[in-house]
Amino acid sequence: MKHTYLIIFTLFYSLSFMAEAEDGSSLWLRQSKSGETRVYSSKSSPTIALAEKELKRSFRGAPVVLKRQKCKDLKADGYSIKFVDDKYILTSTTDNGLLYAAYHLIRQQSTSCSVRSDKTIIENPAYNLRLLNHWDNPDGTIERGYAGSSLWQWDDLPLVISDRYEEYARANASIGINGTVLNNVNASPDILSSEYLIKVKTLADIFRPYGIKTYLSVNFATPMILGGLDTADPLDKEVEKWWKNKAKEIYKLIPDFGGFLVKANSEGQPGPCDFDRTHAEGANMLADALKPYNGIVMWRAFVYNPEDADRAKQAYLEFQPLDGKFRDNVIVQIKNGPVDFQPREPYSPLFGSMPRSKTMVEFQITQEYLGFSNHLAFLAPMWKEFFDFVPAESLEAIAGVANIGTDTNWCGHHFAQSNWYAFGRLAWNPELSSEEIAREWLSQTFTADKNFVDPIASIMAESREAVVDYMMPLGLHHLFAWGHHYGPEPWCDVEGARPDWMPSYYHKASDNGIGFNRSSTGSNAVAQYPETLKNLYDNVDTCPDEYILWFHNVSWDHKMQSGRTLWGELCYRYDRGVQTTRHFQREWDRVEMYVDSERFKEVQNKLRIQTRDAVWWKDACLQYFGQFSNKPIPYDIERPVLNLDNMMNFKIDITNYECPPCGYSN
Ligand code: GCW
Repeated sequence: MKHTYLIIFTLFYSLSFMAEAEDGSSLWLRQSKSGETRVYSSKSSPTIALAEKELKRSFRGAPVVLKRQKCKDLKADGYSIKFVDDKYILTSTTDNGLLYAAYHLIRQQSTSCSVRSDKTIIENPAYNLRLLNHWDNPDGTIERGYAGSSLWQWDDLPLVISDRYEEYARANASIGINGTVLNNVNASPDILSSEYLIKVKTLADIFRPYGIKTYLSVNFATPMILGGLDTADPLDKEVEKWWKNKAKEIYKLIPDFGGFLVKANSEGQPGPCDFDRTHAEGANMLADALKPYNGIVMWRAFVYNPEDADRAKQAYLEFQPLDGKFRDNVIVQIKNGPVDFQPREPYSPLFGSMPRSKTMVEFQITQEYLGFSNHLAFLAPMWKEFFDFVPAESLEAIAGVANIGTDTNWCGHHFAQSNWYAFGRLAWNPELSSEEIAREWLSQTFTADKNFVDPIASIMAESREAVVDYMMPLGLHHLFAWGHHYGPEPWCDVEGARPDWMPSYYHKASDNGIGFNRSSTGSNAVAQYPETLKNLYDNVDTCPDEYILWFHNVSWDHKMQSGRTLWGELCYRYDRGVQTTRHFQREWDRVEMYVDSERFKEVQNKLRIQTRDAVWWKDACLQYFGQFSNKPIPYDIERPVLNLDNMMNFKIDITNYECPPCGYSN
């Protein structure tokens, strides 16, 4: 009898468990449903109430005490966790810090880490500003968005509020993100209209208790387009006044508004240079308007012009001379690399070159150049690589271009969630290792079972390098198809198009060799780096393999560090990329028993697409470059399955990722 009850109970329990939707919509917070703890707090506020709610909902174990008080070891938003007298004592100077401490405790529980120890945990964020940048447009589209449309339902706001707004804020808070720029840097002036500001206020009110401040990207010509002025000259009195009034209007609605992000004089966006003013003059005018309210300006350094020098040199040439000229509430926001979010770039030499200005890094979480939301590419290793060169403490803040949309699983690919997660965790603590982050994320998102976490953390660790291998190894960059940045088109040649948007501008393949000569005999971009690196990169024999074709035009027969010729090495790397993705498929299939079937199948499908694309990249690039090297693909390497002529005539429909030609299908 007892047995029968047990069986029925077990059956019921497993059925109710199976009925739980495992569609990725709960992100890494999916385990948090089984709390049973008591929580005490000396103070109350909406944020503290959230901390209590989260702990009650998710934490199992001894009672928790939340204490808001000053403590000399804690910076803003920092917190400590102690276990004394059978209680967890969470302390922070701020309410936000207490919320972060609550998430810390819950995270430790779901990653099976022991939280009981005599050691006091002290956590302080590396940066006070840890921001997402959304490239979302008012019409609901997202520039470089691969996970559905914009979360922000502008037409429905402020009356209709989607549940996702709060879920979004909660997910961000759980990983320490404390600011969001809602709209695209290619900014519509409408965002500053009174009609939109009410909508923005509604979102800001939802985000506030989660410790998230709201920011907007602004179009520099807004005073003309929206305000009817005949200039946007930053030194014009009327223009200054317009921005001051606008700031007043914004802060009346949103008293803790964060500030503006600006893309100026770049890719057709208006800016101060249209009026013969400098970037500093433009940024400072906006900074002055925001200053009375403690607002900031993040001014992007992403500038390049087809008529000017080597594109990789331009941000430095334009911004470095402005060092020391920016107000103290301006931060110059610089992409991690000197060109544009390629699978691998050396770091941008602008970092470290503006010691008298505040600078911040912009990473791209959305995979514009790493297979959209089709390829598994865990980006923590790429961001860690940046921090190998740029000391984290030299930066003022950190931003990541979001990969979030209306898709059920938020990011298009279940594993793309790990990049949102990793960005937040690294923004809090750049010292965390990629592996730690991957393990944390996997344990919370799938299962903490070692038999699952070990192999899958290992494929995550390899995944970014795999993309580099099958797309653009050895420092190659920008070999992407015209019109989108998904598939390979090293041959691309669009009449009348900007030369610096063409792959040949970057690979410079000829019978003599391949690569961009940025050494002292070429564009001399190397000279923008500190002396030791400059010397290292300048010499083809010392330049690391991963950057060799970034800095040098190298002959096909050049002897590489491996002993292979350049051509041999190129073939080997492309092939290694393909073999690694095949390995990912095998490893994923092996862990089927640990994953719910819906997510298992979805990831399995994405891995098929990724492998297919890896083959497409390898076959396209090797056969195309083979026409210049005049050498065969070494015989120990997988033979091409796709034919170059067909590939050159083929245009992928990136709305449904149709297969490359030759009847090769997944
Ligand atoms: O890489 C380019 C993208 C543009 C983007 C731009 C930028 C928002 O292709 O889509 O525009 O960078 O960062 O401003």
